[in-house]
Amino acid sequence: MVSKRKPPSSNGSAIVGAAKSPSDQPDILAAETETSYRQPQGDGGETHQTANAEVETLTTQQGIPISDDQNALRVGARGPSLLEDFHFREKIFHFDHERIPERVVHARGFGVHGYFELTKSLADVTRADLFQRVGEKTPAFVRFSTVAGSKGSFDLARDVRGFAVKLYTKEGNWDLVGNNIPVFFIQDAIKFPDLIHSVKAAPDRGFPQAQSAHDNFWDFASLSPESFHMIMWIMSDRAIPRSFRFMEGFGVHSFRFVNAKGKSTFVKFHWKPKLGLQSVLWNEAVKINGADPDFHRRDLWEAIKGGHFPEWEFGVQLFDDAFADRFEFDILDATKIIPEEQVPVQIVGRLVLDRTVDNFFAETEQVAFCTQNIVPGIDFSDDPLLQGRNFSYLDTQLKRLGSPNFTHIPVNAPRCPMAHFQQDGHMAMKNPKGRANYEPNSWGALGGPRENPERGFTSFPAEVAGPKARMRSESFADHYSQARQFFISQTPIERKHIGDALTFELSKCERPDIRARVVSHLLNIDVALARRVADGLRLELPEPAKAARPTRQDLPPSDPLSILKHPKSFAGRKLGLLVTDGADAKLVKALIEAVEKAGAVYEIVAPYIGGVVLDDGVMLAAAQKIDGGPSVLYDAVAIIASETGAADLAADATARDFASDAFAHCKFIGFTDAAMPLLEKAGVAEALDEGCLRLSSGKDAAAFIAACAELRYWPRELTVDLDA
Ligand code: HDE
Repeated sequence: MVSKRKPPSSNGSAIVGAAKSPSDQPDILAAETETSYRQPQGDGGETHQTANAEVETLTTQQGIPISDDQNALRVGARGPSLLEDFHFREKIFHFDHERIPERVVHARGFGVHGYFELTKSLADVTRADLFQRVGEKTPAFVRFSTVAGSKGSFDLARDVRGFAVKLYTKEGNWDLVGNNIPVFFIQDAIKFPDLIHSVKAAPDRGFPQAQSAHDNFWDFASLSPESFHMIMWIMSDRAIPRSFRFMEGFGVHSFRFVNAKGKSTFVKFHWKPKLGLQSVLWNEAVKINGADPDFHRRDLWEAIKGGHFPEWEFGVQLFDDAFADRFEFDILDATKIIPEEQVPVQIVGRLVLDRTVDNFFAETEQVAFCTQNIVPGIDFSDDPLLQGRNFSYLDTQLKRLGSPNFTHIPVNAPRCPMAHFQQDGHMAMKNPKGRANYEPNSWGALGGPRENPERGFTSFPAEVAGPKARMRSESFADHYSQARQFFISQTPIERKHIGDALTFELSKCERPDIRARVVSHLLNIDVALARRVADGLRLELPEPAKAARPTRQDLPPSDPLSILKHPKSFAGRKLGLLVTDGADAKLVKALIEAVEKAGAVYEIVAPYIGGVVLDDGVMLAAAQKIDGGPSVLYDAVAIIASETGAADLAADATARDFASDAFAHCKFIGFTDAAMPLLEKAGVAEALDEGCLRLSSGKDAAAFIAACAELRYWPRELTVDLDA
């Protein structure tokens, strides 16, 4: 049928047994000529296509077999095309309509499948079916996302990450649509369009894209003091995660659990990554965006395809009305956390992501999360942000997916029995059989389906009363105390990063008055931070912003708020192994073994993608050519070079960047003595520190990988001063 390219002849992959020298490589030009595609020639009467009974026949959407998919129907070889060409018309028509509106927020995302497993029963506090039986697994679909950028933006924007989980429970779909940051910018949903308009591209120019470093965002934020707790989080390294796999997830709002007796308990939801927390540096993020804009999605895809299934613990903070009444802040205020020291997170389950999608559009693009999808045993709180979200999500699905039947799309369809009378509408796939489309009815033996007061969802009968008015509770008025608590919970390096990030972002604001207004809020959070940022901007310290409530100085630091105070490990991380011809084969092997033992992975980076011939004469295939595998893509690097190889690398600007960036980003660097000329030319040889380890034996290799468990050699940052 269709003319096919001939596959280029393979020159082997991985470690090839037989010795091969570069001169043994096939003649590339010859191979290209041999494999190049030949257009059908002739006068149009001949197609050069032959039927192949073994290959499935291509058809139109109507199922009509297609004879020629290369040429439209026309009069004569060089004549006009014909309107009756239904195959061409259908193909182009479909193509023209292949896009649906991207999400207005969280447009760029990546979804995968997995399951939730209950490890501790919550039957005493909730009747939700998925929390009853220990060991039971509930299928899940998770979509991670950035918020501000459009679908085609890059992964390493400084931004909040969406962490949306759809759980296909036996009693319907529960969507826990959370973020990787436990608080939000605003307290009332009515401000959401303004927040998002301010952070997204300006309406006149259509930029900046996927970033908050611009006047509009900081203008809005500095006029909205309630956003300053969240500002601390997004200026921290939480907003530039190394991987979706190394970030926490939070339900953000307070929800309710309701048990079989109708008793309500407040709950906040947490996801804690088994591999620990890790972020990149801002300078690294900027470079990753250029080197691999798909860094996060590729990372998740490769981890799952490689059988390293990412896992999170599922935790709940449970508290009652008495706690809610005595808590310093309002549990309905989404700009506040409840510190874990005050209400510990109980681990009751785990989430494992073990399957990539078959089709990005069908699943990741069409998945429709709705905060109002909850199941019996779970209920909303009166958090005004959550209440507004419950209205918004259904609305957005209709706009994006174009029909109230979006629940018929497999990724959105519940996996439990369904019985209802909603039918018809665009793209109805599953209209029920039978005569009745109303309830109650008396058709069939029992007449049904019918409501079920025992099994059915019932709202918790919370008492509410008050005047109808546009107002905000006084209990929401403290905007700085928890921002300060977050800041003082960070390590010195993390505090430096927050200061550097604020200075960077405000340096991108054209209006000095906006910069000053932001600093006036920082003065209410931490004077040293405000001063540092003001100095970085060469700005005279303004007066502190007028605060509705004075900042509490008595809130103690809370360790879980810091990334660097969490346990660290090299498991799930990636070593970049830069090798040259003639490099020490035994050392390379020892490093690979140590990496695998640590539960990590590696990538060979080399001057040629075809690989290098090590000192034992064996060719080692590369995963990246040096300019395609900069060190920003790796958690640690090892440079195993021969003398001539190192001399060649030293003359190559991308190899020098590989070493100098790894150094500047505080990565652990392993290197052979022979690699020194590269380190010299990269300007790091004189500054070598304890994060730079010489490698000459298998023992050194093991010690180096053990050291990599620290993930970064932070003392270096104070000497390099990268400013972010
Ligand atoms: Fe969303 N949000 N949001 N949001 N949100 C959407 O729904 C909205 C908020 C979150 O991977 C939209 O399907 C309002 C907080 C995630 O598909 C939209 C308000 C949190 C995702 C919407 C908020 C989130 C969305 C756009 C203020 C963290 C991506 C497309 C009241 C707890 C889900 C869509 C996915 C998506 C509205 C605030 C998380 C427009 C009105 C707070 C993870 O409905």
